[in-house]
Amino acid sequence: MFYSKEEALGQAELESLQSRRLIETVRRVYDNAPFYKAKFDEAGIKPADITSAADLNRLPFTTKQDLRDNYPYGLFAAPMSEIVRIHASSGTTGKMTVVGYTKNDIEMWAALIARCLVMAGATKNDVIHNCYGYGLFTGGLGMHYGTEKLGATVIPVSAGNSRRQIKIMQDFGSTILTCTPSYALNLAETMREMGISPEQLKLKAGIFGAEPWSENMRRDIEKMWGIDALDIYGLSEIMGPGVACECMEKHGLHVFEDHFMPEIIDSKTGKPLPDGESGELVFTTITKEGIPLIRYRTRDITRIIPGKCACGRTFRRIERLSGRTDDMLIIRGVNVFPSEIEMVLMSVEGVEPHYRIIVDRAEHGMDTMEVQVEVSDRLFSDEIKVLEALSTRIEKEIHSVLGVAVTVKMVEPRSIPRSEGKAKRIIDKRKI
Ligand code: DLL
Repeated sequence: MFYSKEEALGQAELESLQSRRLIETVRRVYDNAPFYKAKFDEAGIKPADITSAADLNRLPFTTKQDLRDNYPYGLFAAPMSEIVRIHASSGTTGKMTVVGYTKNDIEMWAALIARCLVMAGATKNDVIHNCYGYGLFTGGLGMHYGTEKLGATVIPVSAGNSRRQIKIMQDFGSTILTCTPSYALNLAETMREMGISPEQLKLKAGIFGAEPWSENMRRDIEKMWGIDALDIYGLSEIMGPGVACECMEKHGLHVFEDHFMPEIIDSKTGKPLPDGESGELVFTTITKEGIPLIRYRTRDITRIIPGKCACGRTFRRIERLSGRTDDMLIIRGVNVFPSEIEMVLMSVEGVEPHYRIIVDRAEHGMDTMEVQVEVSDRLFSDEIKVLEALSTRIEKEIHSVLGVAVTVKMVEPRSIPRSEGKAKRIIDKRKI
């Protein structure tokens, strides 16, 4: 069951829809956003030069810096009288990124979230337990309006107070959980502590995103809750959650290509890469009115999975997001993605999915990296020797995968701070 017929469009139909929408979008931004007029003029591009979807890569890129330089509303392509909502992402450095939505944008977003919910098996009869944060963050309100659009029931509980969350799940009969994967783990621990088992709840699926996670983490979450755990991707600049989502095949996230045209580029040269090759994900919005973005560089790294999905949806899939061009750590000259470390950790029996990476610079100028990871109660109560042997094994494994020496420290169960939203896993003391 699909939410909308577009999800099964044939290649030619999709391309003609994209062409029409791209032409309209280019015209809209050129006429209404002075930023784009200047950018296109500088690149020697006129709206009339763009005649089909195939012309996409003739257009210039847009970057996060462009949004910051034109803070807060400089890239809007609709007058404020048409903007009905503002969201913003705080970011760890610099100014907030501010986005605005028209009534049509909100409608479109709600319909895309409804698609995601249906992908997770939801119907009008479901009760969506929405713990994404409500506020300027797009997670809370994004999922909220999509649930109402589908006609399911939304519990707008937001994050925090984990014991109360579990009680509400139990009493209100929540069937689908929506939150970050790290909060899903955090809540599962609370459920255990309260002596409640998944069978006492009605939960059957979860839609988790807003931060990177791994296949092993999916397995843990599915086991702890007894549910299907699906990955949802999005970013506020492009819309919020629901730019791409997994179906029950759990093999890549379908990009909603009737609204967002994806490209994978080589982040150094800016050249588009063919399907299958890994690089930086770039999006062009083709239906948005408030703040349409042309070839926006997400800094997220993934690849397009070639071939068809068994679910019957024809939208291409991106692979689980493996990291960002900007959270790559450079340790003694070696490029390290935290997701690679997570992959090693999660493949070890007895290691819990709670970890953090502490990077520092020693007095003699060498970078050091310590990985702190929690182990199960059983392992922690074992002899020191057992723990030491395990640390050494993981250190070796990380060294062989990444080519960089790290120190692994096994820490007590529940000693690493838990998150309610996006987990903060990297502490880079070198910048301080
Ligand atoms: O995180 C939107 C969202 C809310 C997505 C709820 C999914 C669920 P921002 O705060 O603007 O928006 O952060 C966007 O988060 O560029 C990625 O680096 C990261 N991200 C989002 N989803 C995933 C995911 C929301 N499924 C940034 N896997 C993006 C890995 C993700 N990273």
